Amino acid sequence: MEQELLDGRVLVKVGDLTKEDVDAIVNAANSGLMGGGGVDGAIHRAGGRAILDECKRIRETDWPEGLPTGRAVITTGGDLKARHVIHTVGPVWSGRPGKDEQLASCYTESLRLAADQGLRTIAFPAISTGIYHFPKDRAARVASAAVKAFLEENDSIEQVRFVFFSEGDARTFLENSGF
Ligand code: AR6
Repeated sequence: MEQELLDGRVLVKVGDLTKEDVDAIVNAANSGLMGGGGVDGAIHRAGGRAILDECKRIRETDWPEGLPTGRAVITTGGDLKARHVIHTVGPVWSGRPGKDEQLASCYTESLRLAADQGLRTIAFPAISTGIYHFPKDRAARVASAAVKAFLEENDSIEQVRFVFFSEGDARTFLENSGF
């Protein structure tokens, strides 16, 4: 299942994010940047040691206390088809105020980093909707609004992909997205 939106600048699809042939895939990481479960584990397994080595360097030089929620950093894609991985830290869902803004920041910061590096195609997972339990419909509204606003301001990014593990997740996104 694939659906183009915004004249092809947005693509919603079902698949394995680690297989996407784009300039960068986005990792739903944690602040330690040392890998984990979910999509983070899959990216480190598929991309190999080079990604972890760069994450360690970033921790030592830029973020000794860990990457804060809503921020993003970029590394090599290692053995992945994607040349780069952008690591961002989504909020852990709790229902407290500020979670939507943190999630929106993950998308905006990742896109800003990609644009700053001259990257043109970027693929996102549904950040925070797995182990971090952010409600999927709410995440769809937040993510789509953040990406739409960014694309309206920036024309260097050619395509943003939303890659879902299941057809049901892709449908939930399409039903709630504001594209
Ligand atoms: N391709 C596309 N989507 C995937 C893939 C994949 N290969 N694998 C999982 N998903 P999660 P989070 C979907 O848990 O909620 C890690 O331990 C999944 O179905 O990966 O942000 C980190 O280290 C879900 O919809 O990320 C953090 O500690 C979405 O990706 C923590 O989990 C995100 O699920 C981050 O939790």
